[in-house]
Amino acid sequence: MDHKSKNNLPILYSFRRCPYAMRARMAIHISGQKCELREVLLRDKPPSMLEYSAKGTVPVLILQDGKVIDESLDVIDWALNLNDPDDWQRSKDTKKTKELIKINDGEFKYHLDRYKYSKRYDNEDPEFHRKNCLKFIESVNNELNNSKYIFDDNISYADIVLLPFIRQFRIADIEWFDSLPYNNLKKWLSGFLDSTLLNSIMKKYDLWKEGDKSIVF
Ligand SMILES: N[C@@H](CCC(=O)N[C@@H](CS)C(=O)NCC(=O)O)C(=O)O
Repeated sequence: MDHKSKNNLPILYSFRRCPYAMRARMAIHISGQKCELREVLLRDKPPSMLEYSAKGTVPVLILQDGKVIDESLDVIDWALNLNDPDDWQRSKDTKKTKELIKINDGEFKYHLDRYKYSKRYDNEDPEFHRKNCLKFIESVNNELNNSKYIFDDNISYADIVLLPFIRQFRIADIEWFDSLPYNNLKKWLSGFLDSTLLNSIMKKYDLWKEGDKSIVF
């Protein structure tokens, strides 16, 4: 398949609200690397995306040499290795970050899906899954006892990897979330929700269809 975008930029298949795609877009954004953005619908994925990556998850990044990167953490590495102006990678290789990501992408995401989308799962009790999510929420809140962000007082890799998922957890029931006693975490999240970083990667784009003209992100 032809892997060149018309403007010779990497191609990014993405879905605006997907937390994995969001963290990938944040890293691409901070790196300053431009991409051709292809906004997709998860229930109607473009055939070309599935040809590049049969597992059918976003984000999928196609480099100019045809290399396909279809895991969000790998997209982040690619972008930050190109350019990491605020040294986000300083928190990447710590034991704490690795542990947090493992729980976030594993157990927390598992319960988050069953809390937020309980109707999609048979016989799942959203309350049960919400309770399980809270264990992680509480541990992230504790990580924020001595610094504004997870690693230090500025945003870095550890934060951008987790924040889109915590945002999603809040959205499931905003009033309830905002009544929780986890003040460090709520402050950390609300700073992110108000940030130019989040705003820059949450612009709305028309859905992409094969043959459409390109949108540069
Ligand atoms: N491990 C993958 C997970 C990506 C993922 O699961 N993305 C979701 C959207 S948030 C997806 O594309 N799901 C496929 C579907 O819903 O059909 C990554 O980190 O990139």
